[in-house]
Amino acid sequence: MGNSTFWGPDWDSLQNQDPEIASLLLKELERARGGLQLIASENFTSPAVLAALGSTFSNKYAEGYPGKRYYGGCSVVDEAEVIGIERAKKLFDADHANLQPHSGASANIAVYGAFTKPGDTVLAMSLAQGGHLTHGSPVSFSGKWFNPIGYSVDPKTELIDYDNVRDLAKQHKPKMIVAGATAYPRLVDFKLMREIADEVGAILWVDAAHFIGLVAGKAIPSPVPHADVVSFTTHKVLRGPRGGMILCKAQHAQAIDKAVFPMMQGGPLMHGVAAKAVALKECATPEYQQYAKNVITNAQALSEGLKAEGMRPVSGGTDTHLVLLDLTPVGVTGKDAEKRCDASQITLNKNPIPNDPLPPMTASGIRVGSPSVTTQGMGVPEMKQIASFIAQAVKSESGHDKIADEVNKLCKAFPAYPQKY
Ligand code: DSN
Repeated sequence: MGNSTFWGPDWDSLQNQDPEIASLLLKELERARGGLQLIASENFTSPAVLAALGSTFSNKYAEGYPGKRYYGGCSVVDEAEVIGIERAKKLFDADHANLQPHSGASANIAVYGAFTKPGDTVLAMSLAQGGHLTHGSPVSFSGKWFNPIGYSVDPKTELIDYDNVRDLAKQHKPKMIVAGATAYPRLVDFKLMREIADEVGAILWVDAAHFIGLVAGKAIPSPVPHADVVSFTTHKVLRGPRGGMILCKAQHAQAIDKAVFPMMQGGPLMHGVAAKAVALKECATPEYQQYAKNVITNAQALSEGLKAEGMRPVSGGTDTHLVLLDLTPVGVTGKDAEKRCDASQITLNKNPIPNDPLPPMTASGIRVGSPSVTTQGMGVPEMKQIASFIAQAVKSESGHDKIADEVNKLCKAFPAYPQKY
């Protein structure tokens, strides 16, 4: 080996062979570097993770699990997968880990596959209240093949209404109860969710995609001791490659592994598995633990800054990496806010708020997250600046170029990928 450009990302050969795609890759890098990336589910993964993704592991078929593959030549990828599994078990203090799901949705299909049959009842937070498509939306397999029951947040506090969860659980006797969401800024009481699941004999599944990175960094409590199974994506706060992962209790290990392969997937993406292992090693460092704490401090500063600008943080604030903002007080829809921010080089997404009177593609709110800007090294003073940029962008019908110039200046001072890459 020795020559890192042979197997790592090799811009020169890509540029020569396919300048069209090469220029788009560089253009995307510049887009991301030139503006503020505030999508709560995105991050800047490390060059080491990217190198594993751009490796010859991508070539290897490895259906099965370490030591039990359907193809020859798997001894090397076996080693990497075992390292990754052991790192995951240690980091999260979990009995069992499966690193093969291609994505969060794939991981979630496997959870259904392990614990339910079509037609079974599953109780989860409604999509309209902050849940996820795979938790029972009618447009997803989960709503088409299962009988989803949705729980809500309390309309006043906008916190999960655990009495509502318990009442629905007793009424519908679900096979599985889901904790976890895509637009819920607060901590979930996993112990209470476990108690409710036990009262009705349900499996407790925590979809930890959004906050597992904060758990890895020991910045918030872990769902692992309470849940039968925890699924998540590896590319959000966790800062790994795009992909999924599942942790579970020992008694469910076989069911989960069988549901991932062969029930739901074929050949695993071994470059992704190796990259997950790299990310898990990074997560076990003191630097990452500090990062996870900073992510929360920054999200809280953003929340305060945006509140001071007249936007209403749903539930009054955040305990995590994301802030959900009701824009009704400033008289702008989520759709328009997203567009105006885009024109100002601020990337975020429109988002329904609980009990939103507007349709999801218009929405009354926006969702902002701190994982990427925290990776860039920004702190509380920059969050105040960012809140001001967002407010200027959202409230103005023109002049976004000028805001974009200011945004660009800030981003240049905290470059993503400062190393020559
Ligand atoms: N798309 C993810 C998010 O942005 O929350 C969830 O799948």
